[in-house]
Amino acid sequence: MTGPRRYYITTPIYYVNDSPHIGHAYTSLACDVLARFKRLDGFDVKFLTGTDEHGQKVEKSAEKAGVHPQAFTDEVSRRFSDLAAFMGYSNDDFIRTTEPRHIASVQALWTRLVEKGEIYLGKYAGWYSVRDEAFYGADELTTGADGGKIAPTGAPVEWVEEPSYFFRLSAWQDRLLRFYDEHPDFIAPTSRRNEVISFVKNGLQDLSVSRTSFKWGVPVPGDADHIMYVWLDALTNYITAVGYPETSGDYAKFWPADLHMVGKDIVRFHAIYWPAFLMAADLAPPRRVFAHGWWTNEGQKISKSLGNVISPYDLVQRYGLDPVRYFLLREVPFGNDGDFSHRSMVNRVNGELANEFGNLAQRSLSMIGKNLGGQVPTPGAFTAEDDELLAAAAALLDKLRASFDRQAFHEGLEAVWSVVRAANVYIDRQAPWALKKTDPARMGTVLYVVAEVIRQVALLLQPVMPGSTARMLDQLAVAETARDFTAYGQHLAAGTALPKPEGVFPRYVDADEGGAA
Ligand code: ME8
Repeated sequence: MTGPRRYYITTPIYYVNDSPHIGHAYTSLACDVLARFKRLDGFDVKFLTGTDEHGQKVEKSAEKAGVHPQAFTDEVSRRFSDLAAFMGYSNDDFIRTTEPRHIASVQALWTRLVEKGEIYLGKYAGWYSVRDEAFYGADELTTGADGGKIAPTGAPVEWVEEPSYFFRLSAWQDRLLRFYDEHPDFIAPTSRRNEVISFVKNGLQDLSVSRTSFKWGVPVPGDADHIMYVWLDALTNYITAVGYPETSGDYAKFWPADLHMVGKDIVRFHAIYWPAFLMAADLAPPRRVFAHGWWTNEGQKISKSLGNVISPYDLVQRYGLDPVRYFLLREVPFGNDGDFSHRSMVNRVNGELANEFGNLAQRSLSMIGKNLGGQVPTPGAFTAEDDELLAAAAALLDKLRASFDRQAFHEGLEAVWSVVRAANVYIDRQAPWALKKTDPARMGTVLYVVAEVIRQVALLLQPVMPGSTARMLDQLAVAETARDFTAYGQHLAAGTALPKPEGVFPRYVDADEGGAA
């Protein structure tokens, strides 16, 4: 292993103009799974999430609610930190851009960019979308039904003319293209990488990085008429949280971040602006930006106006926390868009969790309870079939490492499930219930092999389903100290007394007997 075993992963910081929904929960979940996986794999992990609290959009929302923006952001930010706790996220920090540590950091970065000659004062005249907090070129716009101009995202834009500081983004085109070229894994998946590269190749214009027409933001050092553009402010959170402008300590340890996880809507900010700001300040760009896809609900775009926003609270109440966590990462190849439907959720819960994994554990552990005095059996010599199954399970850890390092959660989980399915085929063929009379010693060996596979699968699934796997490992009497990946190659000790098994993955039964949601 080269390099330090440390891992820094971030979610986007979410706008506080809205309540959290399944999309926000999804991004943070993906980060939580990677953070947990890396911790189990011996890495020193920092997992950051938080809220993006400045900007015109937030100022307008606060105004509408009739409260001061700070009181407004305090309230909405709490909804995001509550969601993180509810979903079991293991974030080590929760950053808010209204915190003094962040204001100091973003002002320090600004000052550094000014010193380097990367920021100059000019005048902005152009189109701005408050909803996207983004500037658009006239050639990117279309005309809406009411005659107003519309951004490619569908958001309305308005004409803005005001004095503004600019960042010399145009000067970074070639250096960015060289950077992408030298770091082929910097943007993933490939479709997003291609999109970013072609955008940059089309030419970059200097970026307006301050506003004077509203107040809710970080003041520009030395020019209090200006507040900083919310994206310069927001992106800087990733270095604030490791102590910037201090560059020893956590900064030295964790920066550059290993992964910024984002949705595909904000890849441009993370893959173009952010590395340019950092390189311009002589700071290292992050190692990787992964832009995942978009969730729809029963085939429809999720939107407040359609009234079909999926609440993570409702989902968890209905299906349980771990099944929801599993479903979100299993159902859709990570990076693609995905559709949430009740039917596909129930299929995963009942098919894979209850029938395939839950039953495998329940029936083998029950047999150990009933026929072997509730103790881990002593295995005899292994047959070729035993060895084959054990070898497939033993190979899973490396497979998962490789898939998760590419954020291919679906692929890693499919590999685990291929072993779960093989274990079901194995137990059916070995038929330990029949061996009970004919060859009890062989029955013990078969149940030992299955219990060993369950132990390994449960260890690997801990990042995805922490609660259920903990219960399963309890039932196998696996010590708390033997649950990280250094214990992967260890074995269950024969003779260990096991508690009475209880089902861990219940079947989902529709309250209205089979009616679709
Ligand atoms: O953009 N499907 O914040 P935001 C999947 N503050 N993911 C979704 C989703 C959906 N339907 N809807 C939202 C911002 N997301 C800025 C970020 S970072 C320095 C500043 C997720 O509250 C997805 O990760 O609009 C998307 O990128 C993010 O929420 C946008 O959150």
